[in-house]
Amino acid sequence: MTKPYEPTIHQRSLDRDCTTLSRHVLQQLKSFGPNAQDLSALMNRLALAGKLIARRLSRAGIVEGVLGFTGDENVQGETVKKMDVYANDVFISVFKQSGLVCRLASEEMETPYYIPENCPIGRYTLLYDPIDGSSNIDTNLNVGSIFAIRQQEGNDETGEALDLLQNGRKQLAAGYILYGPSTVLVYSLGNGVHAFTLDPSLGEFILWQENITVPEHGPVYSTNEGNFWQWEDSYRDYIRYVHRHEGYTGRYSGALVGDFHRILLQGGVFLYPGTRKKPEGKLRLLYETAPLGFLMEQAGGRASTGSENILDVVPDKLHQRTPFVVGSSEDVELVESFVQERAREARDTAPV
Ligand code: AHM
Ligand code: MG
Repeated sequence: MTKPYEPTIHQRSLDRDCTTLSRHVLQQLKSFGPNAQDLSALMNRLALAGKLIARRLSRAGIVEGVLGFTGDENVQGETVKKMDVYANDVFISVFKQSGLVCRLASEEMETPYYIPENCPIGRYTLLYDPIDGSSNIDTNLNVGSIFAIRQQEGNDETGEALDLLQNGRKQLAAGYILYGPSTVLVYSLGNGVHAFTLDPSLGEFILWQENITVPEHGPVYSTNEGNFWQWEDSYRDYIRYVHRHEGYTGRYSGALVGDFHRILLQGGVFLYPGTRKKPEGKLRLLYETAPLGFLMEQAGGRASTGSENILDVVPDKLHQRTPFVVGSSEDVELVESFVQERAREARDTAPV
């Protein structure tokens, strides 16, 4: 009689290598139905965009068009880097071929980009920041891409994307790709937060951590303190508090995705409040703060404008900015308590 097959010592690492992103999405949705197939295909497409961008970044300086500026300004008056344009085009090309996405909206395009051939069946809109933290590229530091998928609701004839002006709870999926020492894709479909690492030899994102939960409190505060003089008093109060208490440490990379990733894994808080020059802050709601807020809530943390849950904010324009406070629940609450205190003081001293 032949002996039954005994799993070998390779089995565990092979099982791990087989947990690819597309398989994971289907497991998450507990279905092979059409919606699950769509989301799995969309996540696969996002992974392809991430691989293309990672490949180009990894050859910065030895291929043309990775480092430096184009000489143009984007719709928001910011200087455009060559990689911003490349990465924006990557998402367009990748989703043109998906059949599923009718419309893309990104930081780099004033109005949404329609893919007419997809619209009869394409039921989704992709919102994305192709390269977040692009000022880091020329010094070979981490950057990221941020994305959110929403159901396409109606056809926006005016091109103003009015049907997109809804709160962050409308996101079906959100995530980011971090181009660091390794390339990591983190996503949520509203059922926990999961992280994958790109194995370049396989060309696949392989499951690294499932159901990530952010610690309730962490030591890191992450903010551009160069803006201190431009902040409202409440944020200055918070920074003075962390300066005077033991156990805090400052970390700020200049790329939101990297700073967010550290906080997601280790706890703490990231802040980009309004400044005198930019009262709404710098970060954009639909493709930066709402997707990351969705992830942080899914991981058990919090995301707010300082006074309102970020997922409740309804924008009135596509590229709307919001102040952003995100991270461990206790740390976000502490920041909010300084905001509430100053608001109370202002009410109490207001002339009647
Ligand atoms: P970008 O998407 O145009 O790169 O801008 C967003 C970036 C974030 O990644 C980062 O947290 C922030 O801008 C840094 O801004 P600052 O240089 O004002 O601190
Ligand atoms: Mg950005």
